[in-house]
Amino acid sequence: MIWEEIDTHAKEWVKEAGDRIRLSFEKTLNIESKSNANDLVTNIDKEIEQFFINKIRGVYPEHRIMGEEGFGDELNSLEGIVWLIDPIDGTMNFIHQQRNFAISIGVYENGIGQIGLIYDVAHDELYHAIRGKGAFINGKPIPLLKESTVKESIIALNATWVMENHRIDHHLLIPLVRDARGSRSYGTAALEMVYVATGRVDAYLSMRLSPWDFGAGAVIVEELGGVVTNLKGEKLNFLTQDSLLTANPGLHQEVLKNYLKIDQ
Ligand code: 2AM
Ligand code: CA
Ligand code: CA
Ligand code: CA
Repeated sequence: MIWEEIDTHAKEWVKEAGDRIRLSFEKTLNIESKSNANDLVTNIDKEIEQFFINKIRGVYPEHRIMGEEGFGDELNSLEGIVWLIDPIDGTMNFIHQQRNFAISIGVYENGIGQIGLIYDVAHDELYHAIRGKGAFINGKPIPLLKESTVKESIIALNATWVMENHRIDHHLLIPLVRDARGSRSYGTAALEMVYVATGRVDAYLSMRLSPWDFGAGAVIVEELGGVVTNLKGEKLNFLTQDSLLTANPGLHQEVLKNYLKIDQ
């Protein structure tokens, strides 16, 4: 009951936020960089996060909020109901392409994902799942994931992780990219998770993401029988940054064991 009510509010807010983002295409963006010159944020990222926080606080003052742009609460536990909000996932795409970005909202209770909403604004496609009630695209049920092997899979990952980098031994990823049927880089973790959920790609991996990047996607992928862990095969905790590997169960196991050399 409570989840249906929260879901109804969240969907309405996400659509309104999408309208605001579409209107912003006509205006000049104010763009700043964060941790490095290519880590970008705009006035719209900040405005949309504040929009959600005002809406949530208005209806659910007891809920806590973790948002990428820092307007939410400082959290050091996931007790109670916590909203994980990424107002624009794929900001670089938003700025350069006005597509390939999404709003991502996960609602967790005591660390367990209950609701995941990912809104592909440019396509007006809302992906959503309520734990135990299925996952949907614009209200239409999404079928369960099919199994696949590396040889017949498309794997989503950023090319930077296959170059020498300080987060992973790239020699592990070169054979994976070579053996896979294809590789893709979309630059938006939320949509890449949705693509796993809908079978458009078979796996997605990243070295460095935050709870607002994967909070909503985890609910949607798991609802369809997919597996979501870090690259060591461990559960995510949704309070801290982590790496990510998400895929159908057979492929997830094959990538962990045969490529990342993790024995479980
Ligand atoms: P963002 O657009 O919300 O920042 C890009 O490959 C994906 O990784 C996006 O989902 C992006 O989310 C995320 N990401 C996480 N940390 C990042 C960082 N420090 N710089 C750029 N993208 C980051
Ligand atoms: Ca960002
Ligand atoms: Ca993000
Ligand atoms: Ca973001």
